[in-house]
Amino acid sequence: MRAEIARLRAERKAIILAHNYQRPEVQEIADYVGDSLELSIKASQLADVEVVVFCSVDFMAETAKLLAPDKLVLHPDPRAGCPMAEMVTPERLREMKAQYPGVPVVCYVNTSAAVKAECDIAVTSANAVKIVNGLDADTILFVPDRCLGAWVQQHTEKTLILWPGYCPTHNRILPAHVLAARGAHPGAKVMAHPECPMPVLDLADIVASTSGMLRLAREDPAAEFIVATEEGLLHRLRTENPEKRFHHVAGVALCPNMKKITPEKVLWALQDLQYPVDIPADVADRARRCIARMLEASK
Ligand code: CIZ
Ligand code: SF4
Repeated sequence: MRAEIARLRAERKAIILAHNYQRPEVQEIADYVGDSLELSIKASQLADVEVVVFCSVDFMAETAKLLAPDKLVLHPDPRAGCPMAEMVTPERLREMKAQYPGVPVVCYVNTSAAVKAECDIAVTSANAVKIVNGLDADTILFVPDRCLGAWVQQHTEKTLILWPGYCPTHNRILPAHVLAARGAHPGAKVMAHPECPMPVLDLADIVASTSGMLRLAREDPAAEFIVATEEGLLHRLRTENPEKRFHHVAGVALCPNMKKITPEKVLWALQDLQYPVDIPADVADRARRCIARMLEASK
């Protein structure tokens, strides 16, 4: 199967991108592994590539299509969605905006293109604090993650109005899991993703995005870490730092949607050019502006 994937990848002038939460066997067939924004930027920069197979959930493949509109972006399983992203719809967001006229709307990248089209600026978990603090407003609507929003609120003087969305996977992680992991691995540093609930973040040594955790694992002198995020990240942490030890905080944080992508589906995507990501032009233009403002503000 790997040989056939490699043959088709060359024939189709394709590239395979995999999110940090993908299954190890998918990460291993990918040309690049990263967070959603890194991968989307990568897709837009590869001039000689015609087809992008984006192994992740649907809004991430949409972001790649927004940044690389001339390429054929394929999502190997369109049923792999993100329940947190689905907790906000353009219709409900417009109702909320009507209650707060003039208040800027900041969206986490974990939103559909249709929702981004309704927002002023996007953020990732890595740049959210910087971007919120740089906005010329005292009150901000923040969608959809109330956990990331609560964490940003701790690092800003501005008032955030939080949409009540959350990541079901990160919300499975409980303070008791962190305490048990610390008991089992005394001396290990705890890193937690800001999609975790606040009582978990309060127990962490470091709060970071997936790219932040990868950087920390490389640069921090600690030899042992407890990792509170989706377990797919452990594969990269361990491969890139073979001399260090990484413990997943609990066996409960697996994203079933990220795990829907398999090497077989990547092969079928390349064989049948399935499933193309298509975003209506007017939505795409507005959503692209929302992301472009983020890229400008995070420089
Ligand atoms: O944007 C991403 O890739 C997500 C959701 C996670 C992260 O922290 O990188
Ligand atoms: Fe969505 Fe959470 Fe899965 Fe990320 S881990 S894709 S936020 S459900």
